Amino acid sequence: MEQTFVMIKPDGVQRGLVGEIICRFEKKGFTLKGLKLQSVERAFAEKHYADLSSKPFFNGLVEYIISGPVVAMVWEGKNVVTTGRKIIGATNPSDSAPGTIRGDFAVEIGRNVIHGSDAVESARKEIALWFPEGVAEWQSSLHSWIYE
Ligand code: RTP
Repeated sequence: MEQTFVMIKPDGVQRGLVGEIICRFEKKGFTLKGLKLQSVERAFAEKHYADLSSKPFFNGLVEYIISGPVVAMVWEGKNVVTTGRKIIGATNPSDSAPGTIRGDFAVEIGRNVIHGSDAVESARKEIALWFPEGVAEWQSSLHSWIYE
C-alpha cells in the first residue's frame, strides 16, 4: 500500500492545528503509520529541502522549519500521495481552495502550515530520512470498510 510523508510545520504546531490535521487524514480513511514531534537541526532541514537549495527563499524556508518543533507523520492508503496533496491544498494559500488545510488555515506561502510529499519516490526518500527506525506494522481494523 502507498505511503506518504506529511509534516506539520512549526506554525501549524504553534497554532494548535495538530489535532485538526490528523483528524482530516484519519476521517478520509488513511492509516497513521508513524508519528513524532521533533525539533530539527539546520543540517537536517537543509537535507530535507535539498532540491530547493538554489531557490531564493531557501534560507528563509530553513529558518522557518527550524523555528520550532514539527510533527512528522507517515500516512498509508490508496493514492495517498496525490490525495494527501489535495487534502493539503496548493502551495500558495492564496491559491488553495477552501476546504483544504492551507485553504482553511493559511494566508502566506512562507507560513503554509504543512508539507506533503509530491511523488511516491520523494515519499520513499522522505520517510527513510525522517523515520530511519521504520514505521509501525499494523493495519487499521476499518480496512474492509474503506476498501472493497
Ligand atoms: P512542501 O514541500 O512544503 O509540501 O511544499 P510544496 O511541495 O507545495 O512546495 P515547494 O515548491 O516544494 O516549496 C517548499 C516550501 O517552500 C516554501 N516556499 N516559499 N517564498 C516563496 O516563494 C516560497 N516558495 C515556496 C513553502 O513553505 C513551500 O511549502
